[in-house]
Amino acid sequence: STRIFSGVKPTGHLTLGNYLGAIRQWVETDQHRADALFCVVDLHALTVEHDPARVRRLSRQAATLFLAAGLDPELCTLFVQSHVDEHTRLSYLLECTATDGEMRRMIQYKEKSARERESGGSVRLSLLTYPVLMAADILAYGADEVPVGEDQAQHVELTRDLAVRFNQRYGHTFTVPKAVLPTVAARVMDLQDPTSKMGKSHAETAGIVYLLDEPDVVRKKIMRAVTDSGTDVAYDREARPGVANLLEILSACTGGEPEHLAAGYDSYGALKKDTAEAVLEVLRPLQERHAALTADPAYVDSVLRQGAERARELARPTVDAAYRAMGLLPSV
Ligand code: AQP
Repeated sequence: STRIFSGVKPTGHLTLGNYLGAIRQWVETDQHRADALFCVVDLHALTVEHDPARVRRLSRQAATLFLAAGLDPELCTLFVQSHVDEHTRLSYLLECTATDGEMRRMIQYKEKSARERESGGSVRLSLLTYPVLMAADILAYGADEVPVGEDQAQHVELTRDLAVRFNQRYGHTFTVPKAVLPTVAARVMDLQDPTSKMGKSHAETAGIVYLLDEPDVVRKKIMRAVTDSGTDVAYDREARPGVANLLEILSACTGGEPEHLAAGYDSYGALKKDTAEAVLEVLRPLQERHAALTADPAYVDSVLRQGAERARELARPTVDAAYRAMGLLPSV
């Protein structure tokens, strides 16, 4: 059957973007149609300045939200990346497959390293090699499909290149995966800055709806969303990014097409109000289940323990085969 791998970095509280752009599709479609693995990719959170206690807390919260959102451990495998050593074992082999130039061309690296330098910080080497570890995450499991938001498409493209190159040089070892982008709300934008994505690690939080935000906070953030000059409601991503973002969020929550939804509004206020209520409808059951699961940490632990066991069993043969293919002497 089709094998799917996807993950979330515990670099901040999960956002509406993570849910509409990724997790919802995992829940509604992916876990039913394929052998799916969903991972809290905690090693990736160490590529930038971080507080250890916060990463630990956010990792558990992300796993709990996976369950709260409806991922079912009977249907899919839920685990934490650092619990499975195969990721870092394979990452090194892929560092020996990728080139320095290839890494430096990654858009996300260029943006993030520039930001670090501007703020006077230094760039961790792992930020440069991050896409290689991501490739290892995917290739270790022989994943065919990687559901991601648009922002990760370039990294999946690199993963394909590395898989093809490795297979050509060392013999067929890896399945060549493809990215699968969600059809609605592929990219939820920041409510205060609708030309940049709603990212959970961003410092300015006024434009970010977190999955665990209180209802009043959600309403306030959406009512204060930046719109555009002009007063009529029209769907135009280029010229009217703020309104388009609201329409896409509303569309993702209620199912209508953004163009059609636009026709039903003659004021920004009404659009915002309906968008806020539609978002709250989506968040309510998720928040209720999150509260119940938080009261049962032993259950969450057992899900993650079993998930890591299964993940290890799946990854080990592929990673061992890659070791041998590259010329490493098997230990006896
Ligand atoms: N705004 C978004 N719209 C649609 N999809 C999104 N995703 C993230 N943001 C949006 C998708 O969610 C999955 C996990 O994302 P992630 O943990 O890799 O990235 P993030 O939430 O954007 O976290 P950061 O730390 O804020 O990221 P960056 O690295 O951009 O600084 C992915 O499938 C992602 O596409």
